[in-house]
Amino acid sequence: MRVTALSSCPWRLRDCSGSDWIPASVPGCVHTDLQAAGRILDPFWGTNESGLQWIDERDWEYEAPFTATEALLAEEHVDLVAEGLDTLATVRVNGRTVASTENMFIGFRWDIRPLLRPGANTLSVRFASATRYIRTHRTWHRPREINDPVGGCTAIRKEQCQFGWDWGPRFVTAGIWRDIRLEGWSGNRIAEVELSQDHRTDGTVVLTASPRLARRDTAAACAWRLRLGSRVVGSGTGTRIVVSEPRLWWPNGQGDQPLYDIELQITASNGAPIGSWSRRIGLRTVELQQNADKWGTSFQFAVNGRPIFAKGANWIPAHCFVAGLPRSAYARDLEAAAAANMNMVRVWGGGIYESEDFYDLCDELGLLVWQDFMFACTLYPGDPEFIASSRDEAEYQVKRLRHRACLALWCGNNEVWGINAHELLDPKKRRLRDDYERLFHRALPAVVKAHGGPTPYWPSSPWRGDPDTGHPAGEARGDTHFWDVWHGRNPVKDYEKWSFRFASEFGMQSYSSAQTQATFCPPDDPNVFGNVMEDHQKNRGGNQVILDYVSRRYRFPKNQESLIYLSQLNQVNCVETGVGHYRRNMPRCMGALYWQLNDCWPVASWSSIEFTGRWRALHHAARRFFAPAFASVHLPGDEVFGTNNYRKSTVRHAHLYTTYDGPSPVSGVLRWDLFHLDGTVVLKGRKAVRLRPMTSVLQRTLDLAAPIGKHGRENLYLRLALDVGRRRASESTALLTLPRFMPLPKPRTKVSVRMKSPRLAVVAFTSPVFQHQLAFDFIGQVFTSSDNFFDLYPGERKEVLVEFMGRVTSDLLRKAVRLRSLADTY
Ligand code: BMA
Repeated sequence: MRVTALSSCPWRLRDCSGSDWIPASVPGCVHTDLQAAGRILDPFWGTNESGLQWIDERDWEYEAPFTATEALLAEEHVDLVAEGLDTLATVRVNGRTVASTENMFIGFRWDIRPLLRPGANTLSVRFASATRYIRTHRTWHRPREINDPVGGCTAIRKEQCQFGWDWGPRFVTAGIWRDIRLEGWSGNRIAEVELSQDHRTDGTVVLTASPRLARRDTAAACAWRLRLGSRVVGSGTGTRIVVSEPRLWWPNGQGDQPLYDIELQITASNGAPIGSWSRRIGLRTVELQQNADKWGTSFQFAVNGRPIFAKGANWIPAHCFVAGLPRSAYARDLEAAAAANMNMVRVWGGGIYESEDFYDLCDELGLLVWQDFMFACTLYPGDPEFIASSRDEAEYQVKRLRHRACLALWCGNNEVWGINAHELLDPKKRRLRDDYERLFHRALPAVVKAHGGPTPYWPSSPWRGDPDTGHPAGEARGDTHFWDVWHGRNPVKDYEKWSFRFASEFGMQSYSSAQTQATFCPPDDPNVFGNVMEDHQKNRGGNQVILDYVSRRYRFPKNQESLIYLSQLNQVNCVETGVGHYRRNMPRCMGALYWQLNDCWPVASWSSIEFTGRWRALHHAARRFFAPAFASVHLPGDEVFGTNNYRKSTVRHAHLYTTYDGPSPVSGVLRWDLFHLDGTVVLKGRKAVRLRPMTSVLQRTLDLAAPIGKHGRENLYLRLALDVGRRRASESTALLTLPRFMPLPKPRTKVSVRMKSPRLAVVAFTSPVFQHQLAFDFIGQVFTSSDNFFDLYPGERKEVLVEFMGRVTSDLLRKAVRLRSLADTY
């Protein structure tokens, strides 16, 4: 195979309505090329979004010269391979039309040998306007729109969130967004290889390779080699490979992620070499176990036969303009996910099938992937062309990803059933249901069955295995999206009302930090309710909903920075309440994936990692509430506001839980302290505990009526800590009333810095008084830390390891440190 990369050609771009050519990048897109050429302003800055909507009304042309060498022209075939064209492309070579495309999620291969001439050739790709296409195609398909402010995005196979979403702007772009190259070959070539794994009871793993050649050659020979790192584990001929001592791949927290390199060499029956094929694989089995049990039907993933509590978050595209994103952009957020003890990410159905770098990282980090097909929220057409294109897309993607160690599930769509069930169940609208089932209950599962090996298929998220979308059904079977809190404006305590089998979406918004805000907000218009911040809030009334939830729990903040901080604390309180409840409910509940992990631009959203990479308070909390050994307090009851706003709290008992999902049993000590805000300990206790994998245990119930009566609940807080060996494995604080009613002492914090290296410091915090959610920052420094936004207990030293991007000194850090805890916000 003679491969010629075309991405490195000197590409240029022009607006077909008659403008001059500008330099272009491949992979890339129109918006980033126009910005790079200074033709448009930064799309993310201020309110620039609205001024850029003309771009998707135009047709755009990419063009590049390339050379056809003699050696290339000597090949029988010269294929133009395009892994991703967004979206309505007409491909021409030397002015001759090769093909037109209508789906950005399919890779294409065209033999252009006959069109080539020796030496200089020209490749052009013209993209028609997607919005004009929508206005003129499938005009009979105009469903109720959920996220697209203009409408019609479901009529085209294109990244849906480009059309706008409740966390993302509307930038409908175009471009050659994946790799493009020439492949010259003669005789034969390897079209694809399917590799199956058979995990035997004797502990061996048998791999079977099924190569498919471009031309039939039943007598072609296959040689293989299997490596683990630099060690050759085995080699041989044929297509059956026995791994006698397999090292199994495990999700994060359950074991290692050994990845084998398998390489095949295929030779034609006439002895001519055909080519080689290689993949990096993990030896493991992944199942979705749905067995009858006392609650209904389980919904749990099992890896190598071991049930896993799925801990993670939903992934959206990492940038509005995803083409050409480097591995480092993915590593930043996925390493953060693994660092937060996550073992699963859901690639959500309104974005893209992600890049190879993304799945490489998930393989390496032990992040299982719940992979949606790219359909979300609004109803989709069911005409034969649409189904055929979707089927081709599914086949292309399933074959691309089926060898991934991280791949756990194929899911038909995001919320298309959940949001539209009332219409789909309407007998007068039978065609809608037929269209829905044709795609999600027939076309896609058939592709997964035919080409996806053992990876399971689930028609939609959420889905219960039947049309029932109610919460009670979710307590018995299937997965659930719980949006009563936030979209329903329900109290946070409502998380504890329902015992879902698998919570695949739930969340709370917060504002971005001032540092991230500065990347898009002019200093003269910083107000969260001002023009720019409203433009960077895409959930209708979202900034007011944040304020509503903040005001339910915290005192009125003294300034905007305090409000931003409180919004992040509130986000923690919400998601933590949910995850604590779901984990305590293990094994009835076997998964908690919060909405959302990351952002595609700087915005107020549900994410735990800001667009700049800064961790919101939520991500630091996630590392704590997803810890394998987890200690949590359940306080039944609530603060209730009655007639004339008189309030009454029904909180009296504290249930102390340990939840553990480590791979093997450990022993520990559970400690509890009921503190008074004056620093005294009103009540304390400890208990030796044996933590068994996959168990959640109510270790003790405290009746707090007496201390509450004596001291007043507003003056008390309960700390629960779990030590495993010499390590504090988990620690949490339970407040017995809303923090806005607590007379928190004014914070006084002593900070000491011990440098371990020019970029690594141990920073220690001590305080004579309790500090709730102490956040530290070092002005002008980029750093990661082993903890932040934590509670500081009176007289107890808290050490945090902080790693800096640049070289620092303890003097510099002592001057640059900034602290904020709850009592500082008013
Ligand atoms: C769910 C997701 C997304 C959406 C999120 C927040 O609907 O599937 O579509 O962004 O909630 O509203």
